[in-house]
Amino acid sequence: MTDRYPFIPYRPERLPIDVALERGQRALAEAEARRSVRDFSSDPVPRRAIELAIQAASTAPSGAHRQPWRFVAVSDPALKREIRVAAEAEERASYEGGRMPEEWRAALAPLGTTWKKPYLEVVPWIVVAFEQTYGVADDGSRIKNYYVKESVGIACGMFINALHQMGLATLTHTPSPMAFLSKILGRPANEKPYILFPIGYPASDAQVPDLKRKSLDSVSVWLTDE
Ligand code: IYR
Repeated sequence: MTDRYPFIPYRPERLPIDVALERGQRALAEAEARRSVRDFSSDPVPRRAIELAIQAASTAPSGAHRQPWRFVAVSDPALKREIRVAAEAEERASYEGGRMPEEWRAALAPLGTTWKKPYLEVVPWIVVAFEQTYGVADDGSRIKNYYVKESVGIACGMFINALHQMGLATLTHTPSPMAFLSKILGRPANEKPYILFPIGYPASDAQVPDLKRKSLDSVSVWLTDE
């Protein structure tokens, strides 16, 4: 048996409800303003901003506190080029090589996406989130991880939010299949690519689809005694 963690007091300040709701309203407005972006500026973004976003992501809750994620940050232009070339080859086979079922292509049509991913070379940073399907102990033995997808998904959500707080834009890009990223980025067998994030400022002429988000009513069910 491994030891129990020592337990320590947790006493965050309890806010007056009006202050809490005001903060919630502000957080919602911030979240509402976020958009996934495909038109990026090549303006530099300091490494520190990426470090902060990764640290924020890494505060995510995780199954048995295994923190089964690894964020690989790339600014090297040669590597970004390599990633673009490989991603476009996969995407081309999906979009044009008949690998993507018609139903899926139809679902994407309103977004106007194609196999071309020029932004992968425009952005100052690419961060690839990897999920650790199992951990590796110091002696090389395998450590079981739990709820890996849920844990890494939450971490990625927090990563996206942290970037947005800094005025940075990103895209949850999942060129499919993504195994090429393990090879290009030299990751070990226990790490699987999860999401690729191109990161930068939005281009000054960036455009996004005018999509609407589902209403509170249509995304929630309330079972109350009122
Ligand atoms: N991976 C492809 C296709 C794609 C899939 C979904 I689901 C999207 O919301 C958008 C694109 C691509 O990145 O183009």
